[in-house]
Amino acid sequence: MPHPMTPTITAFERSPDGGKGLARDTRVRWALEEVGQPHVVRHVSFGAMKEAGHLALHPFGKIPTYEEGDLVLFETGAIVLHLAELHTGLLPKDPDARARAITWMFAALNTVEPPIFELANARLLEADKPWSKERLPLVMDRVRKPLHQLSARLGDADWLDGEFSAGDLMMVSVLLRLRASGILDEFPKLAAYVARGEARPAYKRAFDAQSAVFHEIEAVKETYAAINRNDVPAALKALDPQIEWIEPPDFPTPGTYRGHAEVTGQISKGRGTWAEGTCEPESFVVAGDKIVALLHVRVRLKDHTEWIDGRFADVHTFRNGKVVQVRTFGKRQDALEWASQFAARSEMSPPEVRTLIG
Ligand code: GTB
Repeated sequence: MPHPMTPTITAFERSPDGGKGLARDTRVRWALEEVGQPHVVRHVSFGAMKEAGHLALHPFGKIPTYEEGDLVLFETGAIVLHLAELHTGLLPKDPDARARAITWMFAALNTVEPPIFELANARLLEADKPWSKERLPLVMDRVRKPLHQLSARLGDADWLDGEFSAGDLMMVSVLLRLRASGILDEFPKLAAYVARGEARPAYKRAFDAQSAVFHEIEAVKETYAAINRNDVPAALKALDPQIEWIEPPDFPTPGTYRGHAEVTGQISKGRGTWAEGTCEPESFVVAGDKIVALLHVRVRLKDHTEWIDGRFADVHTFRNGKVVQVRTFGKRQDALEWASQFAARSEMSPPEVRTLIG
């Protein structure tokens, strides 16, 4: 278990935007980064989101969720508000200014976001309908209407009401989804406002973390896929030349293996004992620069008839987009506990975070 007070959020295992930060976990990551709260990210597949385990956290089967000790929250508005109330930095101290900042959060979620969400639906889900082309301009105008009013209210100010607040964080997050449509550029003041939000170091850290993780998870998946098809050179692709792979004593090839040559020997020896089977990552938990792959191995060894069926975990540590260490744990819980000590990717300096995505 991660430290009870290290919050865990959920995000897509494979975001449909390919790591562009458009899914709603980004605004929660951003808030966590603004207040300097280390956190763990559990990545869930579209299937797992609709299963009982996730539905117990999120009744509508969506991401993100937020767990902090016994507290479970869903809805990004509620999560960001909780973080803003728990920490300093996202809400002003003055009660009236605080209430106004919260008002802007609601305005972002209740007034500005619904037509933007509708536009995304019209473009993605209704493009093949015979009436789609005719309806689209109507939907776009519904997006523009509150933007004219928002732009007029913002005027030449940097933020909506004095200092940057959770209200701006939510409004910028909502507006960001418009960029691809070109509509944001019709409102230069709003485009500049969004750019100011994106320029904040906390936003950059949040964006880089989700983007890096998207690519890292794909790399980890490929490592196991390559091992399964017995393609050792492909299994090495994500591994840094200085890789260190640590396997505990009760595993088939125990020891510490350093560099591509030793790891090639270790993987070939272990894989060479299989007659058939697979080692599949079932899910991923991210803590700082570590990706915990929760693995299910189902293998029949050569000269054996019975199958070995077990669950364990590998913790992959990334540096500059490459895996520098793999540490195998017989018990998944031990892997999660070990990795969660490193939850604060945000503790790295921004340049380090940037190089992570290579
Ligand atoms: N009102 C809720 C909140 O604010 O928390 C909405 C949560 C929500 O819609 N979550 C979406 C989800 O889990 C992800 S953000 N969808 C899965 C499902 O319904 O099965 C929506 C989203 C998805 C993908 C992109 N993208 O790829 O660009 C952008 C936004």
